[in-house]
Amino acid sequence: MTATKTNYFTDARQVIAGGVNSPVRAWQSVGGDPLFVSHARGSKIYDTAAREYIDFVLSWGPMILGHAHPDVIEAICSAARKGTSFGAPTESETQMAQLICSAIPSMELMRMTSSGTEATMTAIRLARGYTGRNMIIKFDGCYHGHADSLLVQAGSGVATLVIPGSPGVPECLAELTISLPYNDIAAVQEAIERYGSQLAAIIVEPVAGNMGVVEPQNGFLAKLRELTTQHGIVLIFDEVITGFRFIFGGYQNLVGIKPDLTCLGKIIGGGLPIGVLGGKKEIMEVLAPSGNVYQAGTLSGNPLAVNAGLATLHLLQAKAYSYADVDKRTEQLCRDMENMFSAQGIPVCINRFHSMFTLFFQAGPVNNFLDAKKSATTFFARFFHGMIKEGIWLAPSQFEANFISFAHTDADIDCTLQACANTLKHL
Ligand code: HOZ
Repeated sequence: MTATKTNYFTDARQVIAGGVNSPVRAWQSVGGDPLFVSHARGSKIYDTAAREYIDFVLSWGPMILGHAHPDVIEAICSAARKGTSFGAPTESETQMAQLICSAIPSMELMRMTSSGTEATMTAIRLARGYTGRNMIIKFDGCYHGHADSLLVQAGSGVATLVIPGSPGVPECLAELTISLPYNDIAAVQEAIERYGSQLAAIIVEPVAGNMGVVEPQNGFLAKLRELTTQHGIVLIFDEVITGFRFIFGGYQNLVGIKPDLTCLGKIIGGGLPIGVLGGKKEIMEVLAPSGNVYQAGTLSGNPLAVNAGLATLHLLQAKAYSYADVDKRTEQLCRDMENMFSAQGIPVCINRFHSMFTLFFQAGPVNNFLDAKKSATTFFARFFHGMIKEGIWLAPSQFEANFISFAHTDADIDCTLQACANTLKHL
């Protein structure tokens, strides 16, 4: 059956579980039917009724250059003309690996996958294989994709839909994952004292993006580095969101902390499916075929994704766009929105880090998942729909990050502020 102009979601639900291929897209926590997208270009996204929106979701982070950047599209088309998948190595994969290793020096060797989930899943397996230990620590509200071991107290869609525990994950596996409050180094110390010799890895989003944006506080990451080194635990930075978002490199470059393993995705694929896992040579060599920990994938290092990623990374490396400008725009947007809310006496705490931000509807501060969950989610839903009516597409969940791209202009920011003012009049 062909979808008509009004029944896209109804039709989708007949044949796709929940009508979407990734839960947060269903808008369940904000209510109403999700908009279906027809196309996107630059900072704008268009629904199937040809309405234009300024896009702050940006495919959940990857589209730092904006949608359909001509260089990226050209790279994809020219790669496609040569064939779309070979199941054999290509020179582009080596070029991409060289570029990423030069930008993020802790990544001495890497392996490409088809998604961030595969990268984090492999990182955990590798840490277990390397250390011969089984337990891992993660942090409440952090989301590292949907592999079994990582779905405990997870953020993103799991937080948005308030899914209790991790149905479908065998208890004996979930028991091996300890989830602790983000930014709570005392809790980490305690867990290490208790389970130290059984701990294979600590995995962390160095700036959390999946409970909304939350920055590490009080040397949290440096202390994690210190403790993991002392106890022979593999430290994994999940930089799927943060990689190449703030500078040409990872968040780790900004703070000078070298994790043992790093996971990347999103921006490095230029909007095509990709993941990367990399780190210390000694650990990475434990992966098959040089070692015995197994990981594989027919579409790993796919030529379209790698060439879209290479085109994106080359533009970022060449400083064709200014990270400082995009940060300044984000800062202005957040500051002016904050002022509007406080003029109306509406409590809001806007957490921003460079070009990613979340509006938490509460007084704040928000330093962990428990704090994030105190937000007024019903008010968030009303604000979200108000903004959609005004042509502004924000992340449809209180527990996600919004992003700004190099394609967003001062006019986009002014327009968004005007939309916010209009929305507030009606709330
Ligand atoms: N869990 C993703 C955001 N953190 C959403 C992915 C998607 O729906 O595309």
